[in-house]
Amino acid sequence: MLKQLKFLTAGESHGQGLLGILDGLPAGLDVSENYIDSHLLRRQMGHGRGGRMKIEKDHADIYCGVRHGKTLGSPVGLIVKNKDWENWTKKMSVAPIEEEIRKVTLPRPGHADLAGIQKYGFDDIRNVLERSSARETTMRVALGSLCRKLLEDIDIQIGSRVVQIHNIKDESSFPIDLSPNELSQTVDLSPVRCLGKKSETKMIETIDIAKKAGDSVGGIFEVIASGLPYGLGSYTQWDRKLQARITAMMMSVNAFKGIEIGEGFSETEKFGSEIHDEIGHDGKKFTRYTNNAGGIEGGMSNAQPLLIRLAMKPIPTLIKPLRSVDISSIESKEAHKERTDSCAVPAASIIAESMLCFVIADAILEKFGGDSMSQLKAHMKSTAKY
Ligand code: EPS
Repeated sequence: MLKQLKFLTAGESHGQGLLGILDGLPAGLDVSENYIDSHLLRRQMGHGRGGRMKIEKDHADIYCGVRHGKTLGSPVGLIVKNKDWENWTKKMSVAPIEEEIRKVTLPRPGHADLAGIQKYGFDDIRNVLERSSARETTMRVALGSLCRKLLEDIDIQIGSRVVQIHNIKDESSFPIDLSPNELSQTVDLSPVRCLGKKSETKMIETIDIAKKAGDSVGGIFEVIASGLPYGLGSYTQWDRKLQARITAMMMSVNAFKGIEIGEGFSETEKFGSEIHDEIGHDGKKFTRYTNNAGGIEGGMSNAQPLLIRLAMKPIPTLIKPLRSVDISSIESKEAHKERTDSCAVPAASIIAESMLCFVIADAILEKFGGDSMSQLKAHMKSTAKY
């Protein structure tokens, strides 16, 4: 669903590392490994993360596409090495090895395991789980942060916060008084990325209870973008609608099960007169009295903040496993268990921010174009409406 940008990721969870290529960025964008790493660190945090995050300290090497700190307009290539690789050199060896490696034969309900081995004809679930692991999202955040940098340079901010973990809700409404950057700076200090201190305590307790029981919990988070001009996306064709492009990218993330734009599902209980955002004018520009639409009308940005809510299911790798069937013996057994996270909702909110960065940067490049950052900025200055 991206029109101007293209990206690819590669790499297994316990292989040597992750590779990523992002093509379509304009020349002259200031980027640095430190900037990318600061967002990789945000993805690694959160109460309920498992042992792997203690091993890794994710760092992106900019391999190509950048010279003297600026993009060249050519594809940018990144590498993130897996520190854990040194413990997996035999199990994940690229070359064939003599030693017999124990196969994973007990598919986990909710994971890609069973459909994956049926699809590719494997007899070892490790061949599936290595790539279907959420480890892959490291590279999405790394590449997405290049798009985030482009957006920052044109005053578009993207932030997020967690509003629910399991059945504990932070009921406060969208914090419109904080900019997305201020919001992220505040909630990045919370172990569950939540604004409400009471809800934070209860969320942490809930994660601890789940962890003790060998279980996992999911949740809901909000992603917010500000500074968008009118008219990103279009009403003229199905695949140009901004909400379709956002949804496609978000739903490509492991464990994301639902999305709402603006008031979403709760709009269904209300009358049209209660929900549609009345239009005003302050003498200079059009204003809105509310933003229930969440910044998108008719498939286009309407210069209001973009408000998105996403649901993440509980992680399917369970220390107290569910019933499964051994794929080699067809005996009923418990599912495969291995090191896992009891909650990755805070990390998921950073991944969602990154996916939004791709879509918004892409829509900006589609609407305003330009081979270099200075051209893009000049085009925006002369034609963008806010
Ligand atoms: C993850 C790395 C993984 C898991 C988690 C996310 O590391 P490992 O499998 O070595 O423990 O912590 O992935 C899953 C639980 C999953 O089911 O995909 C990461 O880097 O985010």
